[in-house]
Amino acid sequence: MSSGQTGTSALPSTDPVDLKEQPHRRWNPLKREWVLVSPHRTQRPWQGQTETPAQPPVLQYDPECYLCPGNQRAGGHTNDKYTSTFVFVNDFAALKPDVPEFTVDQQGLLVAEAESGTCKVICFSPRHDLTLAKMDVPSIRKVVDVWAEQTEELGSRDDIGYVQIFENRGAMMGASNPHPHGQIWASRSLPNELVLELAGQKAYLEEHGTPLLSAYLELELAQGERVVVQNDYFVALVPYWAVWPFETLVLPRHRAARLTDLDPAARDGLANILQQLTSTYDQVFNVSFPYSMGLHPAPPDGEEHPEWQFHLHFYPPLLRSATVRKFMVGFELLASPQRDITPESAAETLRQAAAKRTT
Ligand code: H2U
Ligand code: ZN
Repeated sequence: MSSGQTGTSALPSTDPVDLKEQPHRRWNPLKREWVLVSPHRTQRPWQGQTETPAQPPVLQYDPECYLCPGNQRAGGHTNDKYTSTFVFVNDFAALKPDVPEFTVDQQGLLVAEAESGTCKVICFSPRHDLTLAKMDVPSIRKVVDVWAEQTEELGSRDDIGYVQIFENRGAMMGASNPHPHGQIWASRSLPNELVLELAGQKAYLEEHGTPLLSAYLELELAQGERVVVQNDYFVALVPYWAVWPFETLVLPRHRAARLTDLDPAARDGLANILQQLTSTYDQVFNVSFPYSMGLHPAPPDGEEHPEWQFHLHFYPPLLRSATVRKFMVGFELLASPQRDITPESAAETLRQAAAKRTT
């Protein structure tokens, strides 16, 4: 551990009596914003929308799937007859490499500029019926290697300022196809979330002399109550400031600004933690758990970024059951993010699910 944080035992418990019962707000130091926590609301009745959990695919190869090996895509191209992972340029890319330069600024009110980039799709496995949760660790390790290669290749381009890798898992999170796959959107500018995280981590390093997420992990390991699963290289925990009910943050135990800083053993560790975490999620409500997840390495700008610790976020939408999701509406849209169950209680549920997985 590189963190210089000391004296964690002298800190007050994060769980004074009223945090379990009373409304309060928590500080997200990464994004530098507050989250409202309302634990007393978990008993409220629900007569609103319920979801129908998607049935997992049964076919190992689906002749109708545009991501299965050898099949034709909607864009007209034919997929390789791939046997592990497969990467292609998104046929319906949100970003394109060659766009005409322009800027608009009318009184600081009508402001726009050109944005360029590249979007790709990564098939995680030739097997249509698998998910990260069902893949074995060596196969997930191949996905980790593809993420690293793509981050390096795209990030070294002069016209790319950030390489955002993510996965939308499940129809509830907008995935268009159950075949295991993720996406890469590499853009010229630094996207909003990264602008916030860069500022948050820089401010913390400046004030405390230690990287925010290294200090944070040390605190979490000392307290333990929000830790879900771990191995020698990575820890998955429900952050103190989590917004989504079962949100998790995956942190390396050692100093690493980027995925490309991880040695082979640490990459195996990442593959292992992803397998542990996704299969734990599937145990919570006994369904293939939907989520959006993504990697947050430091920007690929050639700088060292001593403030930045590589991490991944998992944002699953489910709240009470396989059929009741959390909506980001009302107060969340108009005022501030809010959650009902406490992060500590979500972590406890996830730990129980992890125990079910291993027994
Ligand atoms: P999502 O399931 O997260 O939407 O990702 C699938 C992506 O695959 C989506 O961005 C692309 C869509 O544009 N796609 C192709 O590039 N070619 C196809 O033939 C179908 C889908
Ligand atoms: Zn398929």
